[in-house]
Amino acid sequence: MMPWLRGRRPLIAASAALLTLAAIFVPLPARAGTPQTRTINVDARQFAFEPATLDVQHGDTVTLHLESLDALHGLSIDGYDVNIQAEPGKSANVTFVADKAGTFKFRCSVTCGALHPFMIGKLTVEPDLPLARAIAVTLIAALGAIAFFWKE
Ligand SMILES: [Cu+2]
Repeated sequence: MMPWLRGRRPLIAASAALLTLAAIFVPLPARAGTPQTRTINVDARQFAFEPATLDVQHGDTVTLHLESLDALHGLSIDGYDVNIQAEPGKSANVTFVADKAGTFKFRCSVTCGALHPFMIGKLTVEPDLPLARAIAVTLIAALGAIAFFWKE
């Protein structure tokens, strides 16, 4: 047995058990849970999106409803195969599954004026917490078991 383990097995087992319980029972944000279908309205005007920050959860089916208030604007999301355009006073829809977690920029995809390059927003796809939790529980329990049953 590794020297540092000697006599510490009960402690290690107890720690692993506690961490496992913590991983199971630490409260999740209320929004987390099963993937949802959500519709988000985004207004586009020279030279901003409103809202400019979108938050969804990994696995969500997201419908973007883009409405242009002045000129022809587009909305494309880096890292996602999403690109729509809305004519002035009209709207456009796109539906996609947020299957990649992380932070992605979205931007106007039509040159709409002098400040067009700054017409940028941010999409945050929050990781799948129940899945992350399940993985954490499995890993901690496995490590605890290995430490506990380690043979010399
Ligand atoms: Cu634009």
